[in-house]
Amino acid sequence: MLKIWGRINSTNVKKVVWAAEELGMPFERIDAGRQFGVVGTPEYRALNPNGLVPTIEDDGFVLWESNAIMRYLASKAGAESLYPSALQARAEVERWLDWQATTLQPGLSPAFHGLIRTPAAERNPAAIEAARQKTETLLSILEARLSVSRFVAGEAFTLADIAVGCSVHLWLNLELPRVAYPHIEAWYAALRQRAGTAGVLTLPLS
Ligand SMILES: N[C@@H](CCC(=O)N[C@@H](CS)C(=O)NCC(=O)O)C(=O)O
Repeated sequence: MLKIWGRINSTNVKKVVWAAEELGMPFERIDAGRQFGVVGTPEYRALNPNGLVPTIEDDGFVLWESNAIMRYLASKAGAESLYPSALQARAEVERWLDWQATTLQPGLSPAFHGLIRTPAAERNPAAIEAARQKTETLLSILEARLSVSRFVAGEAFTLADIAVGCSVHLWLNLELPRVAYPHIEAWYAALRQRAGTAGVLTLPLS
């Protein structure tokens, strides 16, 4: 059976677990990272030399990098809807997967770490505010996109919604002033109706 190493409060682990749920792939998830340790052991480093989560093992094949894992699982399942093979439709999904990993998540991460993972007395309000402003600008791009398409990469739900949805989940659950983005909020509410988000987007941030 597919093995997924990683604590479920990690955004990158959530992406992989949600993808596996959408694909109907049975899996065993093993807690690893932060309070669970594991990632520093020689055994884990042999699987993932970065010492990060998630990592998967599938029939002896080991893979790390959450978006690569989602693409692998969707391709293995032949999930044309989640990860289309037509050149431009696939490129649209890839574009938003890359945007989530390289732009949106790094943009909002200082606010998440400041507010959720840092004791109040040790917070850097300027860094949190800078991340807030940066994220609002990035989300205006997503809002514009969702005002003309039902899902992130077009009219169908894809891997792009999973990746971007996990980052937006963090953002919408932080206690800070936020610009109202009605298309993002409606899309996020629709995502939360999906069975695959149970135990992924339903847990409080930690
Ligand atoms: N680019 C990697 C990033 C992996 C990453 O940064 N994982 C974080 C959790 S989101 C981690 O392992 N943190 C250390 C830990 O949990 O011990 C991916 O997408 O898989």
